[in-house]
Amino acid sequence: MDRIYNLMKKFRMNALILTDGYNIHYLSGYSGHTGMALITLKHKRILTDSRYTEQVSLEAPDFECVDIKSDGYAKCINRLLVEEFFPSINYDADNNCTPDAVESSCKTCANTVCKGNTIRVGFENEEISYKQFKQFLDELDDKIGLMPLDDKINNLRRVKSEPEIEKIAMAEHIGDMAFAYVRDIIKPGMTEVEVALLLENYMRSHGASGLSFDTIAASGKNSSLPHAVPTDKIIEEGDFLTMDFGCVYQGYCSDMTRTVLIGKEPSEKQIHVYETVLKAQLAALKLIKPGAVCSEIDKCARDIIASEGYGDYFGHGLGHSVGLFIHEEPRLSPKCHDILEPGITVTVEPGIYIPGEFGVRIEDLVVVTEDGCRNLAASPKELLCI
Ligand SMILES: [Mn+2]
Repeated sequence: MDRIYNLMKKFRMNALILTDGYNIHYLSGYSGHTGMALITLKHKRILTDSRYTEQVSLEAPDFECVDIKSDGYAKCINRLLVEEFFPSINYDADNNCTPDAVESSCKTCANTVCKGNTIRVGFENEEISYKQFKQFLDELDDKIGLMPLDDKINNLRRVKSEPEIEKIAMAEHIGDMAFAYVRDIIKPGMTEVEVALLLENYMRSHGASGLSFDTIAASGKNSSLPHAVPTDKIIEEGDFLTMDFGCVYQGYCSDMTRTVLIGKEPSEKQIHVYETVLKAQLAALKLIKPGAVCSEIDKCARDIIASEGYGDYFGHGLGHSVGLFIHEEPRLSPKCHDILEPGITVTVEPGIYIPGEFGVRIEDLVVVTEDGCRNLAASPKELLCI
């Protein structure tokens, strides 16, 4: 909250309306994802409906809980802001402003707005729906000015604290255990859906509260689709099977991918593609340390894949950060020139996808340390033939 207040002061904002469920969770502890936070220097409130009011009081005891009842969010926010900033006598005695004060004489008033002034209210323009935005425009008083927050609140979540890192590490550990479990069970004749269910069932029954995204289990030709949905396709000998999965542990996500060969005899091309992806992944991991530029790490992996002749078959970015949400900033991508610092988590997941043939992806999740990175994934990465 101190970082929030500093941000409000720096950008001269009187209030913030937060609509992003992950940001609200991060700041308050409330994990319900239905509601909005309204923050001023005097009050911090979570607005929600009666289904969630008890959860707010349990998870976010430092916040006042406001039931929006039949008003809806925009009307309720307007009422609270008008009560706080535009009371019937509209001046701040402590700052010696008089009711007749002109705008220029009361720049120092932090909370009370003098006659004729407007207040600046930050809102999450990158997250809000057009419908919700229009309700704000319709319901908020003319004296309330909306200011886009862009990615300012999301950026507060970039560097993870030690307790956050331990939750992410635990989520990743559950993934490791799930992979070890399925690797002994998978056999030709099973379907992709069955493999996905085994992974999910294992994670849910070993401490995960949910999945961080829809599990991918893609075999044979389907493995050339980077975000394939598991099907009833039978897994056959000679197939690559790509499994990309993650779970949520105490609110925090994990993410890992392993590709295994079904059967004992990979083709030369399968070996070459697999070894190329692995070489790219290991080289990129070596570069991760404080001060490293995200786009340069991506380039290292991309160049290795291109030098082996597969440059056209690696379309997506090399990685992304992971926290309360599965895809956070910064990204390891050609477009992201952010600098890594300790406490940033990032996935490293190069892939080669040859349409109509097969695909391979290998993904670990690491956290940047003072002198390099700590790999939170421990599952083996040499080509497993099972
Ligand atoms: Mn990922």
